[in-house]
Amino acid sequence: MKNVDSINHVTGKSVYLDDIPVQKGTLHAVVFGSPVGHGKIKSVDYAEAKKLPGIAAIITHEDITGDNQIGGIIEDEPLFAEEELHFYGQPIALIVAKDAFTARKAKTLIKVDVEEYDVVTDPREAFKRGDLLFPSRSFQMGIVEEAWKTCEYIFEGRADIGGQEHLYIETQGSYAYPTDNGSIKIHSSTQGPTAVQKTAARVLGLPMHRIEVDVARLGGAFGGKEDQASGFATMVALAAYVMKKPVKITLDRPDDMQMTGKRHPYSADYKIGLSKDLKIVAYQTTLYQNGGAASDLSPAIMERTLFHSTNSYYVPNTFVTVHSCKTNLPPNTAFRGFGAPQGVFTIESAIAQAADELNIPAYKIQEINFIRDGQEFQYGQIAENVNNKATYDQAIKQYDFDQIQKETTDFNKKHVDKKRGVSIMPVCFGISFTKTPMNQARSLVHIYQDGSVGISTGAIEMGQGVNTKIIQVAAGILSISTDKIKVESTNTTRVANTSPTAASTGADLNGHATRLACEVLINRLRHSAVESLKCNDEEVEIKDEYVYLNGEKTKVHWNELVEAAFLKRVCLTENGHYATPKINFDKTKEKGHPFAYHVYGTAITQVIVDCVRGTYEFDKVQIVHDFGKSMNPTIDFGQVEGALVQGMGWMTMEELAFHPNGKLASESLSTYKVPDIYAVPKSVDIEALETEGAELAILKSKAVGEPPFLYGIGAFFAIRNAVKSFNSSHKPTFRAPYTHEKTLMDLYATSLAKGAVKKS
Ligand code: LUZ
Ligand code: MOS
Repeated sequence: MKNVDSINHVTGKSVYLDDIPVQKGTLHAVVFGSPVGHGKIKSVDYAEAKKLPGIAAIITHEDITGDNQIGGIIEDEPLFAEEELHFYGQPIALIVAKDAFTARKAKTLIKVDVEEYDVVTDPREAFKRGDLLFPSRSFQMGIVEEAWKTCEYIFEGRADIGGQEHLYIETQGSYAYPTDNGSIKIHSSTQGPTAVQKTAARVLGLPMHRIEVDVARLGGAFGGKEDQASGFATMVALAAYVMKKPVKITLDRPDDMQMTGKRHPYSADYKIGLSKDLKIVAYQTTLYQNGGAASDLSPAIMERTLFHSTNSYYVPNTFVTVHSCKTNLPPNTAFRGFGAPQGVFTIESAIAQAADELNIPAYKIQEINFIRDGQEFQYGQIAENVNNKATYDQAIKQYDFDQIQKETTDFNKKHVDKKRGVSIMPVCFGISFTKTPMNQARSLVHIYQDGSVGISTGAIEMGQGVNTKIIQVAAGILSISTDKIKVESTNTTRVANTSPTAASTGADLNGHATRLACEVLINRLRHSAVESLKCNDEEVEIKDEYVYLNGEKTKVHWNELVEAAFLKRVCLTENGHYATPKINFDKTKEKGHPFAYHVYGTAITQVIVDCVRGTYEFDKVQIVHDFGKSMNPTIDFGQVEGALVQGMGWMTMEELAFHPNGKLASESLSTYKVPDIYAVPKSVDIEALETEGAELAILKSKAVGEPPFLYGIGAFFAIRNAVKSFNSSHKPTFRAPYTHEKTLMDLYATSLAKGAVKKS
């Protein structure tokens, strides 16, 4: 089935937040943010700004009718700064005016007097100062201290990993207006309507039932709107509430890039121990997470870093620690992969270093350490139906890895000024929110009298095609054509207490809830038909929009079946509730069974580096991905392609640069480079691993949003391998992104760079 939105998207008809027709008298808002990275407000003078014609109000913390608090997991983030400023661009006030232009102009007239403090943007520096956002956590299995003694080889090193701007096409935005009885309705570009509702209720000092949040669709999110849409939505909700006027905000790109958090940069120390036959015996790592100025989702992201810190491998002895360091950057937040990519990059760096030192290719270590059925992940879950090795074997065979290697060697012998590099990137990603209670969803299904169907779920459509998948689920169970079904906007008054659409779980959780509701409805309709036909229960079936009696098609069409049931006063509405079975996690022991299942895959990446310029081009990425039994290959293959390219961007060209005062220097697309048509691989092959599919996945079709992001990490190691074949005396460090500039430096580096690997 085609994505239901595709025609409307390409013809510009899909309605995004900024397309919603506004009410008469709607005001427009702009955020006034901190002019320093760290400091204390001595005074703010709004007088000149307020005099500007067209200014309606300037809303500050003093206008807040509830709590000045938007921290979700940990309460450490004010909506508006009161005295202390912790990052450049931190919201101080909301300027509300007749139009955004006027509001922006007023922003330049605000005078603020600040006492400046030291700005810290490096997580290790913050750690040294003792600035942690919340307590550190460790996972462990076996005893590393004992295990080192048995290792033949031990290597230690360091990995540094950059952040990433989400760059959703639609920036953050929200539109709020008063409704009956002093209630507030909010349209928000959010992945988490309940998070918006809860945050706004708290700040406005209202019960949640007085806040209604509605979301039609998002122009991309990638995690950036899991938590951080809430602040902007709450600002306009507060303004609408106190001013009793409709108020709208749409961030302009530089404001969005400056004010919102990103993927967390990490810096890590690692130690890896191998046996003589290259089994990974022990692995220890300490990761410094750059959390930014407030906790936001960092505790949950820390957790996923821990979970995925051994990637696809079985390591019998581990000790993994993450420190979440408080720095003067915008609070870093969810981003596709959610801490896993940084953990995975670190162990892949450790493996690459070990391979360098042993003078073997990394895949020799990778291929013999894949976790197998019955082995234990370091968090206690026993591996079942593991497909790591299966995707690896299929990739090696199908894409003829021997030939690829031969061609690479030949090419590198022939060319002085160009070198090819190849890498293999295995992926293993756990599906489920790591916080077990979040794995629940509801779906409200109405069958209307005319036989058409309307479905409301907690899922947010953000371009990933979740609405299409929900329609497929319902159409299959109700046995009707997909054009009879419409998925409604996501609205907190229809579906309450939703988890954000995140963790790749949107289609699974909301699909299962829809399945459950539809199963009840179809049974009710069947019973109604049994009654009308005065036959036995097993004799009636509903197929292809018709009632079948003892396998024979009757004349009763779906529409008549529905109408008849309605006239008999049968309930044509059902609310399905789904909670993922089997999962649990005990935080006191850091052990459990947190994931419903895992997604696996292997990517082979080939690059050619121009050794004169340090530039590179990716020839080919070839992937074998475990989709389970994909319910929609068009959507799922698209997700793999998009995630791959997003991951490659993160690993190669997307580089965040901050001024010493914490101001983002790369705050536009002229300075922050993302993959374009010239940077993407010349070809991408994706093959599905043939499997039965995962029992807990919706229609056995595995979640697909995040796991393929990790394939992008292969780009780093492919470049690194090419660099090594040009400059064999140099062991390039593990500092992502591998920009053209860094590549050039490495090509001509003469000795071990500072902070480089050492062998113990
Ligand atoms: N969000 C969240 C996520 O709250 N919990 C998770 O485990 C998660 N995983 C991936 C992406 N977003
Ligand atoms: Mo996410 S990183 O699944 O919001």
